[in-house]
Amino acid sequence: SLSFNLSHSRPSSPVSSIFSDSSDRTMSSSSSKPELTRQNTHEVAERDYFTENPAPALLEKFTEQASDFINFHAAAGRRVVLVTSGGTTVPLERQTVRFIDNFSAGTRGATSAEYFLETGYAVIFLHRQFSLLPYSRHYSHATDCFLDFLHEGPNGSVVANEEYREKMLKVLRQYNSAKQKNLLLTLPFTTITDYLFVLRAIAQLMRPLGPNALLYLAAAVSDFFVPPERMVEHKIQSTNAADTKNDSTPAPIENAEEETFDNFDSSPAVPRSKRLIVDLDPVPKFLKNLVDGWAPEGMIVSFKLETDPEILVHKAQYSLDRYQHHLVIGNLLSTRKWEVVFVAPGQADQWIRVPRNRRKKTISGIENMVGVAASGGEIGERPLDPSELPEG
Ligand code: 9Z3
Repeated sequence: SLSFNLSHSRPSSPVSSIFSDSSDRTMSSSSSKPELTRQNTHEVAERDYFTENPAPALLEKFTEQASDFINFHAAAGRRVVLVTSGGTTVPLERQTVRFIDNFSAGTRGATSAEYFLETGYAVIFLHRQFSLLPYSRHYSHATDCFLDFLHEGPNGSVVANEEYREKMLKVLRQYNSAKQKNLLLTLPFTTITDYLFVLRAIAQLMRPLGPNALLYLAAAVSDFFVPPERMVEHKIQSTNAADTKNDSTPAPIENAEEETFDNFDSSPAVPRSKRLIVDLDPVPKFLKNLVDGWAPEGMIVSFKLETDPEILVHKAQYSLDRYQHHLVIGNLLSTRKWEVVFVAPGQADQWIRVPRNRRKKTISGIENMVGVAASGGEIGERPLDPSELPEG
Protein backbone atom coordinates (compact mmCIF):
# COMPACT_ATOMS: atom_id res chain seq x y z
CA SER A 1 0.00 0.00 0.00
CA LEU A 2 1.00 3.57 -0.42
CA SER A 3 3.11 5.01 2.33
CA PHE A 4 3.96 8.63 2.16
CA ASN A 5 4.96 10.37 5.34
CA LEU A 6 3.53 13.78 5.74
CA SER A 7 4.31 15.29 9.06
CA HIS A 8 2.42 18.31 10.15
CA SER A 9 5.48 20.24 11.20
CA ARG A 10 6.94 22.25 8.39
CA PRO A 11 10.67 22.72 8.01
CA SER A 12 11.80 25.66 10.09
CA SER A 13 11.07 28.99 8.51
CA PRO A 14 13.93 30.14 6.30
CA VAL A 15 14.25 33.41 8.16
CA SER A 16 17.97 33.71 7.55
CA SER A 17 17.56 33.31 3.82
CA ILE A 18 14.81 35.89 3.81
CA PHE A 19 17.11 38.45 5.31
CA SER A 20 20.31 37.47 3.60
CA ASP A 21 18.99 37.49 0.06
CA SER A 22 19.89 41.00 -0.96
CA SER A 23 18.73 40.45 -4.54
CA ASP A 24 15.19 40.32 -3.28
CA ARG A 25 15.24 43.64 -1.51
CA THR A 26 13.32 46.26 -3.29
CA MET A 27 15.20 49.17 -1.70
CA SER A 28 18.90 49.62 -1.24
CA SER A 29 20.29 49.95 2.26
CA SER A 30 21.50 53.44 1.46
CA SER A 31 17.88 54.55 1.13
CA SER A 32 16.59 56.58 4.07
CA LYS A 33 13.31 54.59 3.95
CA PRO A 34 13.14 51.26 5.80
CA GLU A 35 14.24 48.23 3.84
CA LEU A 36 11.60 46.00 2.37
CA THR A 37 12.44 42.44 3.18
CA ARG A 38 10.93 39.60 1.21
CA GLN A 39 8.59 39.08 4.14
CA ASN A 40 7.05 42.51 4.18
CA THR A 41 7.13 42.73 0.38
CA HIS A 42 4.53 39.96 0.54
CA GLU A 43 2.54 41.86 3.15
CA VAL A 44 2.59 45.04 1.06
CA ALA A 45 1.55 43.11 -2.06
CA GLU A 46 -1.33 41.61 -0.08
CA ARG A 47 -2.48 44.93 1.32
CA ASP A 48 -2.30 46.58 -2.12
CA TYR A 49 -4.03 43.76 -3.97
CA PHE A 50 -6.92 43.49 -1.54
CA THR A 51 -7.48 47.24 -1.37
CA GLU A 52 -7.13 47.93 -5.08
CA ASN A 53 -9.27 45.08 -6.35
CA PRO A 54 -13.02 44.79 -5.70
CA ALA A 55 -14.20 42.16 -3.22
CA PRO A 56 -16.84 39.78 -4.55
CA ALA A 57 -20.40 40.85 -3.75
CA LEU A 58 -21.05 37.70 -1.70
CA LEU A 59 -17.85 37.76 0.36
CA GLU A 60 -19.65 38.60 3.59
CA LYS A 61 -22.27 35.91 3.08
CA PHE A 62 -19.64 33.27 2.21
CA THR A 63 -17.54 34.25 5.20
CA GLU A 64 -20.54 33.87 7.48
CA GLN A 65 -21.45 30.48 6.02
CA ALA A 66 -17.85 29.25 6.28
CA SER A 67 -17.54 30.54 9.82
CA ASP A 68 -20.69 28.67 10.96
CA PHE A 69 -19.49 25.53 9.17
CA ILE A 70 -16.01 25.63 10.69
CA ASN A 71 -17.29 26.36 14.21
CA PHE A 72 -19.76 23.49 13.94
CA HIS A 73 -17.05 21.00 13.02
CA ALA A 74 -14.42 22.45 15.35
CA ALA A 75 -16.81 21.83 18.25
CA ALA A 76 -17.03 18.18 17.16
CA GLY A 77 -13.23 17.91 16.88
CA ARG A 78 -13.58 17.08 13.20
CA ARG A 79 -10.92 17.78 10.60
CA VAL A 80 -11.87 20.34 7.96
CA VAL A 81 -10.42 20.52 4.44
CA LEU A 82 -10.70 23.45 2.09
CA VAL A 83 -10.63 22.02 -1.44
CA THR A 84 -10.21 24.55 -4.23
CA SER A 85 -11.24 23.42 -7.68
CA GLY A 86 -11.72 24.68 -11.24
CA GLY A 87 -10.12 27.49 -13.20
CA THR A 88 -10.06 31.18 -12.29
CA THR A 89 -10.94 33.76 -14.96
CA VAL A 90 -9.25 37.05 -15.78
CA PRO A 91 -11.82 39.57 -17.02
CA LEU A 92 -10.73 42.00 -19.72
CA GLU A 93 -13.63 44.38 -19.12
CA ARG A 94 -15.42 45.49 -15.92
CA GLN A 95 -18.77 44.64 -17.48
CA THR A 96 -17.29 41.39 -18.63
CA VAL A 97 -17.98 40.02 -22.07
CA ARG A 98 -14.49 38.64 -22.61
CA PHE A 99 -12.16 36.93 -20.22
CA ILE A 100 -9.10 34.69 -20.15
CA ASP A 101 -9.62 31.29 -18.55
CA ASN A 102 -7.44 28.67 -16.92
CA PHE A 103 -7.79 25.03 -17.82
CA SER A 104 -9.64 22.87 -15.27
CA ALA A 105 -12.92 20.98 -15.41
CA GLY A 106 -12.90 20.50 -11.64
CA THR A 107 -12.53 16.72 -11.82
CA ARG A 108 -9.55 16.55 -9.46
CA GLY A 109 -11.15 18.80 -6.86
CA ALA A 110 -14.65 17.26 -6.98
CA THR A 111 -13.32 13.70 -6.88
CA SER A 112 -10.87 14.45 -4.08
CA ALA A 113 -13.68 16.07 -2.07
CA GLU A 114 -15.63 12.80 -2.19
CA TYR A 115 -12.62 10.89 -0.88
CA PHE A 116 -12.05 13.43 1.89
CA LEU A 117 -15.69 13.04 2.95
CA GLU A 118 -15.30 9.28 2.93
CA THR A 119 -12.27 9.63 5.22
CA GLY A 120 -14.23 11.71 7.75
CA TYR A 121 -13.33 15.26 6.80
CA ALA A 122 -15.81 18.10 6.58
CA VAL A 123 -15.26 19.75 3.19
CA ILE A 124 -15.45 23.37 2.11
CA PHE A 125 -15.54 23.13 -1.66
CA LEU A 126 -14.43 26.44 -3.19
CA HIS A 127 -15.05 25.94 -6.88
CA ARG A 128 -15.41 27.70 -10.17
CA GLN A 129 -19.10 28.29 -10.74
CA PHE A 130 -20.59 25.56 -12.98
CA SER A 131 -17.50 23.33 -12.78
CA LEU A 132 -17.82 19.76 -11.51
CA LEU A 133 -19.22 19.21 -8.01
CA PRO A 134 -18.75 16.24 -5.68
CA TYR A 135 -21.35 13.51 -6.38
CA SER A 136 -23.29 15.33 -9.11
CA ARG A 137 -20.09 15.14 -11.23
CA HIS A 138 -20.99 11.53 -12.01
CA TYR A 139 -23.97 12.76 -14.01
CA SER A 140 -22.95 16.17 -15.34
CA HIS A 141 -20.52 17.25 -18.05
CA ALA A 142 -20.57 13.66 -19.31
CA THR A 143 -21.07 12.76 -22.93
CA ASP A 144 -24.56 11.68 -21.92
CA CYS A 145 -27.06 14.26 -20.77
CA PHE A 146 -28.27 13.44 -17.22
CA LEU A 147 -31.75 12.90 -18.67
CA ASP A 148 -30.34 9.88 -20.50
CA PHE A 149 -29.97 8.15 -17.14
CA LEU A 150 -33.73 8.40 -16.50
CA HIS A 151 -37.05 7.22 -17.88
CA GLU A 152 -40.69 7.77 -17.08
CA GLY A 153 -42.15 5.34 -14.53
CA PRO A 154 -45.70 4.58 -13.42
CA ASN A 155 -48.05 7.35 -12.29
CA GLY A 156 -45.93 10.13 -13.70
CA SER A 157 -42.83 9.18 -11.65
CA VAL A 158 -39.24 9.43 -12.88
CA VAL A 159 -37.07 6.32 -12.55
CA ALA A 160 -33.35 5.67 -13.07
CA ASN A 161 -32.55 3.28 -15.90
CA GLU A 162 -31.85 -0.23 -14.64
CA GLU A 163 -28.18 -0.30 -15.67
CA TYR A 164 -27.36 2.90 -13.76
CA ARG A 165 -29.53 2.27 -10.71
CA GLU A 166 -27.02 0.61 -8.41
CA LYS A 167 -24.34 3.23 -8.86
CA MET A 168 -26.83 6.10 -8.75
CA LEU A 169 -28.32 4.86 -5.49
CA LYS A 170 -24.86 4.63 -3.95
CA VAL A 171 -23.94 8.14 -5.08
CA LEU A 172 -27.31 9.52 -3.98
CA ARG A 173 -26.93 8.01 -0.51
CA GLN A 174 -23.42 9.39 -0.11
CA TYR A 175 -24.60 12.80 -1.24
CA ASN A 176 -27.62 12.85 1.07
CA SER A 177 -25.56 11.64 3.99
CA ALA A 178 -22.99 14.43 3.48
CA LYS A 179 -25.82 16.96 3.27
CA GLN A 180 -27.72 15.68 6.29
CA LYS A 181 -24.59 15.72 8.43
CA ASN A 182 -23.70 19.20 7.21
CA LEU A 183 -20.34 17.90 5.96
CA LEU A 184 -20.16 19.72 2.63
CA LEU A 185 -20.23 23.46 2.02
CA THR A 186 -19.97 24.51 -1.62
CA LEU A 187 -18.96 28.10 -2.45
CA PRO A 188 -18.49 29.36 -6.03
CA PHE A 189 -16.00 31.81 -7.55
CA THR A 190 -15.50 33.07 -11.08
CA THR A 191 -12.60 35.51 -11.30
CA ILE A 192 -9.10 35.28 -9.87
CA THR A 193 -9.96 38.18 -7.56
CA ASP A 194 -13.15 36.49 -6.25
CA TYR A 195 -11.09 33.37 -5.63
CA LEU A 196 -8.31 35.13 -3.73
CA PHE A 197 -10.67 37.12 -1.50
CA VAL A 198 -12.63 34.03 -0.47
CA LEU A 199 -9.51 31.85 -0.14
CA ARG A 200 -7.96 34.38 2.24
CA ALA A 201 -11.13 34.77 4.30
CA ILE A 202 -11.64 31.02 4.71
CA ALA A 203 -7.99 30.23 5.38
CA GLN A 204 -8.01 32.82 8.16
CA LEU A 205 -11.20 31.36 9.61
CA MET A 206 -9.54 27.93 9.65
CA ARG A 207 -6.67 29.12 11.87
CA PRO A 208 -8.29 28.06 15.16
CA LEU A 209 -8.51 24.49 13.80
CA GLY A 210 -4.72 24.29 14.06
CA PRO A 211 -3.45 20.99 12.64
CA ASN A 212 -7.05 19.88 12.02
CA ALA A 213 -7.10 22.21 9.00
CA LEU A 214 -6.06 21.01 5.57
CA LEU A 215 -5.85 23.26 2.52
CA TYR A 216 -5.87 21.32 -0.74
CA LEU A 217 -5.32 23.77 -3.57
CA ALA A 218 -6.30 22.08 -6.82
CA ALA A 219 -7.86 25.14 -8.49
CA ALA A 220 -6.03 26.32 -11.60
CA VAL A 221 -4.96 29.81 -10.63
CA SER A 222 -4.25 32.59 -13.13
CA ASP A 223 -0.71 33.91 -13.07
CA PHE A 224 -1.55 37.16 -14.86
CA PHE A 225 -4.42 39.63 -14.65
CA VAL A 226 -5.57 43.09 -15.75
CA PRO A 227 -5.19 45.46 -12.78
CA PRO A 228 -8.28 47.59 -12.05
CA GLU A 229 -6.69 50.87 -13.19
CA ARG A 230 -6.18 49.44 -16.67
CA MET A 231 -9.53 47.70 -17.02
CA VAL A 232 -12.08 49.34 -19.29
CA GLU A 233 -15.69 49.60 -18.18
CA HIS A 234 -17.38 48.49 -21.38
CA LYS A 235 -16.92 45.79 -23.96
CA ILE A 236 -13.72 46.33 -25.95
CA GLN A 237 -14.66 47.44 -29.47
CA SER A 238 -13.26 45.97 -32.64
CA THR A 239 -14.19 48.96 -34.83
CA ASN A 240 -14.62 52.70 -34.20
CA ALA A 241 -18.25 52.52 -35.35
CA ALA A 242 -19.36 53.33 -31.81
CA ASP A 243 -17.40 56.62 -31.61
CA THR A 244 -19.92 59.22 -30.53
CA LYS A 245 -19.34 62.42 -32.48
CA ASN A 246 -22.04 64.99 -33.16
CA ASP A 247 -21.68 64.42 -36.86
CA SER A 248 -21.49 61.05 -38.51
CA THR A 249 -17.90 61.39 -39.72
CA PRO A 250 -15.50 58.91 -38.11
CA ALA A 251 -13.18 60.32 -35.42
CA PRO A 252 -9.85 61.48 -36.90
CA ILE A 253 -6.95 59.22 -36.02
CA GLU A 254 -4.52 61.19 -33.92
CA ASN A 255 -0.89 60.33 -34.37
CA ALA A 256 -1.61 58.09 -37.29
CA GLU A 257 1.83 56.48 -37.15
CA GLU A 258 1.28 55.17 -33.63
CA GLU A 259 -2.31 54.23 -34.14
CA THR A 260 -1.66 52.25 -37.25
CA PHE A 261 1.37 50.23 -36.23
CA ASP A 262 2.45 48.74 -32.99
CA ASN A 263 5.89 48.06 -31.59
CA PHE A 264 5.50 44.32 -31.21
CA ASP A 265 5.59 43.55 -34.91
CA SER A 266 7.74 45.51 -37.31
CA SER A 267 5.71 44.60 -40.37
CA PRO A 268 2.20 43.95 -39.14
CA ALA A 269 -0.28 42.66 -41.65
CA VAL A 270 -3.15 44.12 -39.65
CA PRO A 271 -3.18 47.74 -38.44
CA ARG A 272 -2.90 48.29 -34.72
CA SER A 273 -6.31 49.92 -34.57
CA LYS A 274 -7.83 46.55 -35.46
CA ARG A 275 -5.71 44.44 -33.12
CA LEU A 276 -6.14 43.69 -29.46
CA ILE A 277 -2.97 43.81 -27.43
CA VAL A 278 -3.51 42.56 -23.91
CA ASP A 279 -1.08 43.81 -21.30
CA LEU A 280 -1.23 41.78 -18.09
CA ASP A 281 0.39 42.21 -14.68
CA PRO A 282 1.54 39.23 -12.61
CA VAL A 283 -0.81 38.07 -9.87
CA PRO A 284 1.10 38.32 -6.56
CA LYS A 285 2.22 34.92 -5.28
CA PHE A 286 -0.09 34.63 -2.28
CA LEU A 287 0.90 31.09 -1.39
CA LYS A 288 3.62 32.63 0.77
CA ASN A 289 1.05 34.75 2.62
CA LEU A 290 -1.19 31.72 3.01
CA VAL A 291 1.54 29.55 4.46
CA ASP A 292 3.01 32.17 6.79
CA GLY A 293 0.04 34.30 7.72
CA TRP A 294 -3.40 33.09 6.76
CA ALA A 295 -3.22 29.48 7.92
CA PRO A 296 0.21 28.94 9.48
CA GLU A 297 -0.69 25.79 11.41
CA GLY A 298 -2.73 24.08 8.74
CA MET A 299 -1.42 21.41 6.41
CA ILE A 300 -1.05 22.85 2.94
CA VAL A 301 -1.03 20.84 -0.26
CA SER A 302 -0.68 22.66 -3.57
CA PHE A 303 -0.80 21.40 -7.14
CA LYS A 304 1.60 22.25 -9.91
CA LEU A 305 0.43 21.94 -13.48
CA GLU A 306 2.87 21.93 -16.37
CA THR A 307 2.90 20.74 -19.97
CA ASP A 308 6.66 20.25 -20.34
CA PRO A 309 7.79 17.02 -18.60
CA GLU A 310 11.33 18.38 -18.41
CA ILE A 311 10.42 21.07 -15.90
CA LEU A 312 7.59 19.61 -13.79
CA VAL A 313 9.56 18.20 -10.87
CA HIS A 314 11.90 21.15 -10.80
CA LYS A 315 8.98 23.57 -10.66
CA ALA A 316 7.27 21.55 -7.92
CA GLN A 317 10.49 21.50 -5.90
CA TYR A 318 10.96 25.22 -6.45
CA SER A 319 7.45 25.90 -5.20
CA LEU A 320 8.07 23.80 -2.09
CA ASP A 321 11.39 25.56 -1.36
CA ARG A 322 9.87 28.95 -1.90
CA TYR A 323 6.69 28.56 0.13
CA GLN A 324 7.81 25.97 2.68
CA HIS A 325 4.54 24.07 2.83
CA HIS A 326 3.90 20.34 3.16
CA LEU A 327 3.37 18.83 -0.26
CA VAL A 328 3.32 19.76 -3.92
CA ILE A 329 1.48 17.38 -6.21
CA GLY A 330 2.83 17.79 -9.72
CA ASN A 331 0.94 16.77 -12.82
CA LEU A 332 1.23 17.13 -16.56
CA LEU A 333 -1.75 18.25 -18.57
CA SER A 334 -1.51 15.26 -20.90
CA THR A 335 -1.15 12.56 -18.21
CA ARG A 336 -2.92 14.16 -15.23
CA LYS A 337 -5.56 11.43 -15.14
CA TRP A 338 -3.01 8.62 -14.92
CA GLU A 339 -0.13 9.82 -12.81
CA VAL A 340 1.03 12.52 -10.44
CA VAL A 341 4.27 13.15 -8.62
CA PHE A 342 4.41 13.85 -4.88
CA VAL A 343 7.17 16.26 -3.91
CA ALA A 344 7.55 16.76 -0.15
CA PRO A 345 10.33 18.12 2.08
CA GLY A 346 13.08 15.64 2.85
CA GLN A 347 11.53 12.79 0.83
CA ALA A 348 12.28 11.23 -2.50
CA ASP A 349 9.87 12.16 -5.27
CA GLN A 350 7.15 9.56 -5.76
CA TRP A 351 5.26 9.01 -8.95
CA ILE A 352 1.85 7.59 -8.15
CA ARG A 353 -0.14 6.11 -10.95
CA VAL A 354 -3.28 4.25 -11.82
CA PRO A 355 -2.47 0.54 -12.12
CA ARG A 356 -1.95 -0.65 -15.67
CA ASN A 357 -5.17 -2.69 -15.78
CA ARG A 358 -7.21 0.36 -14.74
CA ARG A 359 -5.40 2.74 -17.03
CA LYS A 360 -8.25 2.84 -19.48
CA LYS A 361 -9.28 5.97 -21.25
CA THR A 362 -12.38 6.61 -19.20
CA ILE A 363 -13.94 9.62 -17.62
CA SER A 364 -13.18 8.11 -14.22
CA GLY A 365 -9.43 8.31 -14.72
CA ILE A 366 -9.00 10.85 -11.98
CA GLU A 367 -11.28 8.88 -9.72
CA ASN A 368 -8.92 5.96 -10.15
CA MET A 369 -5.99 8.29 -9.55
CA VAL A 370 -7.34 9.59 -6.25
CA GLY A 371 -8.30 6.05 -5.27
CA VAL A 372 -4.76 4.96 -5.91
CA ALA A 373 -3.41 7.66 -3.64
CA ALA A 374 -5.94 6.71 -0.98
CA SER A 375 -5.66 2.95 -1.07
CA GLY A 376 -2.39 1.97 -2.67
CA GLY A 377 -1.38 1.48 -6.27
CA GLU A 378 1.66 1.73 -8.46
CA ILE A 379 4.41 3.91 -7.15
CA GLY A 380 7.61 4.71 -8.98
CA GLU A 381 10.61 6.97 -9.05
CA ARG A 382 10.09 8.05 -12.64
CA PRO A 383 7.18 9.14 -14.81
CA LEU A 384 5.63 6.63 -17.16
CA ASP A 385 7.09 6.09 -20.56
CA PRO A 386 4.69 7.49 -23.20
CA SER A 387 4.29 3.97 -24.61
CA GLU A 388 2.72 2.87 -21.32
CA LEU A 389 0.02 5.52 -21.42
CA PRO A 390 -3.49 5.10 -22.73
CA GLU A 391 -4.09 6.39 -26.22
CA GLY A 392 -5.39 9.88 -26.78
C1 9Z3 B 1 -3.83 21.21 -11.03
O1 9Z3 B 1 -2.72 20.93 -11.39
C2 9Z3 B 1 -4.99 20.22 -11.12
O2 9Z3 B 1 -4.54 18.92 -10.87
C3 9Z3 B 1 -5.66 20.28 -12.54
C4 9Z3 B 1 -6.86 19.33 -12.48
C5 9Z3 B 1 -6.13 21.70 -12.85
C6 9Z3 B 1 -4.72 19.81 -13.63
P1 9Z3 B 1 -9.12 18.97 -13.70
O3 9Z3 B 1 -9.81 20.02 -12.83
O4 9Z3 B 1 -7.57 19.35 -13.71
O5 9Z3 B 1 -9.25 17.61 -13.10
O6 9Z3 B 1 -9.57 19.08 -15.13
N1 9Z3 B 1 -4.09 22.45 -10.58
C7 9Z3 B 1 -3.17 23.54 -10.81
C8 9Z3 B 1 -2.98 24.33 -9.60
C9 9Z3 B 1 -2.31 25.65 -9.84
O7 9Z3 B 1 -2.67 26.43 -10.68
N2 9Z3 B 1 -1.34 25.87 -8.99
C10 9Z3 B 1 -0.63 27.12 -8.93
C11 9Z3 B 1 0.65 27.04 -9.69
O8 9Z3 B 1 0.99 25.97 -10.21
C12 9Z3 B 1 -0.23 27.42 -7.51
S1 9Z3 B 1 -1.33 27.01 -6.23
O9 9Z3 B 1 1.33 28.05 -9.77
